[in-house]
Amino acid sequence: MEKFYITTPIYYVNDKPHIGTAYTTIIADIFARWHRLLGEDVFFLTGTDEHGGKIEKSARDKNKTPLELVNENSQKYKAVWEKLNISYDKFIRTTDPLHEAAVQKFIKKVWDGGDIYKGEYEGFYCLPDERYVTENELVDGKCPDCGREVQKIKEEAYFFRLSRYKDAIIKIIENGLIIPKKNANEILSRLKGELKDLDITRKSVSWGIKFPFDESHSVYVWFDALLNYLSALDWPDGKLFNEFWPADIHLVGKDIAWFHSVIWPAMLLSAGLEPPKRVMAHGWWTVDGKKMSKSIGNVVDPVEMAEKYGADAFRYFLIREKPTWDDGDFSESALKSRINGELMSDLSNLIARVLTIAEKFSGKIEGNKELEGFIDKNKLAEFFDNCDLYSALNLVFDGIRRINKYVNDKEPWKLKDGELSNVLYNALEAIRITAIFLKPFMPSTAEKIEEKLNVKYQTIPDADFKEFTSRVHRGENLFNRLV
Ligand code: ME8
Repeated sequence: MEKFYITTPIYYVNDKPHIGTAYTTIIADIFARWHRLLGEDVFFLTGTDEHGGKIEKSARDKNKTPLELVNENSQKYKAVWEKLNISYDKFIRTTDPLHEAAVQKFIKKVWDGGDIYKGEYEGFYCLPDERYVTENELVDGKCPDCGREVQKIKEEAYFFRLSRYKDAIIKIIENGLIIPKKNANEILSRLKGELKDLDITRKSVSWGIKFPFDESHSVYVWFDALLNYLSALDWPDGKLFNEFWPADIHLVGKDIAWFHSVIWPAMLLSAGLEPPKRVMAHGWWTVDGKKMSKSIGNVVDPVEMAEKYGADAFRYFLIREKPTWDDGDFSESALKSRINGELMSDLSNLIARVLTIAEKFSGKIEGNKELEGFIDKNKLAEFFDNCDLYSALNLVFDGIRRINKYVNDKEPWKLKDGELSNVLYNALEAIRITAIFLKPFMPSTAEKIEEKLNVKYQTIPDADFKEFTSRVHRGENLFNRLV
């Protein structure tokens, strides 16, 4: 059976989930569900990143121990993923002893390969981003990524020979590691400059995994975090590791593409392991035209959105509103108009109209398959293969609009007997197939459509025009107009 391993970043637990983290996780869920529908054996991993100076500081500020903070906050992530219908197979926490042991084993391997040495780090550090910043990179003395204050650091540290892997990494990226191309090009042009070795331990941070060769140091939080993708598979000896490595897709926001496509493959090569097949970097959400921030008070709470509008409508909006790679703006009014315009008018009304007539029709439902190919299955698969969920979802909704047009043109309310049977057959089969293609994006809506059609759980091989023999039940509207 074909295997498919997809991961989200593991999120920092100093904060609760917001639309950005929800977006990444929803995209990963859509891929996982699509590959399950194809009959593949899927392993979908998410989790929380629980070590490092940022968590340590956040716990101190809240008068908690780091462990109290991470225990509380990782639960919040799990609760939100449940609300958003996220079908992960494993939730990893970096404070899990099995993960900590895997990190130490990995470091020993890299050490034995001669890729770790002791030196002194002198430079700057951005605590919110947990990343090192060189003097050249500073913009007005601040972090080039987030514009926040950096700390000056001078301390003894152990280094990973990242520079040794530069040529190999360039080759891997040129061979298509990163999707989309624009992010690959950005990273390749950064790699034209000097690639410095990476500081992988901190003496001044105590909330971290102990560095096995010198316990006065803790492991740099990114070196620790990236290894979750292996430890979750019980590396080195686990069955899951043998089955699922290398990962098919590491899904990330573009902010952390560098860590996943440069540092991570270098770490893997150093340990004699295969790099991931693909790193997909998606674009950024702003809210009402501004960067989300607690001080502006515009952080969108995904739970609030799911409770107010339903998880499926929220999922739909995030995928529909902007191309996956681009940046886009979130606003509740845009969400409402998509619900009224597309989910209500195009989808919900269509189903209500067709099922009202079909419920009353007592004859045999059969016809000529004239709507066959209303959604091009191969094209849809191609969009998924290219990680273009935006186009995939649009293709499905173009299909829904085709069914609407068909019904409007045929005017089944004026038809009888054979002619009516034919139109109902085509519309019902097309709706049944639509439900299959909606499953990755809007799982509960798809399930409701199947219930209305009275068909059993369906997968991709069912997405062809067949016989339609079941008795349908119109029931309640899928979506109602919002004011
Ligand atoms: O970086 N728009 O965790 P993190 C879209 N622990 N996506 C956004 C977003 C926005 N405005 N804001 C955040 C970390 N994201 C590390 C990862 S992995 C080994 C370690 C999403 O909690 C996006 O996917 O800061 C980004 O990459 C991720 O949240 C960062 O989450």
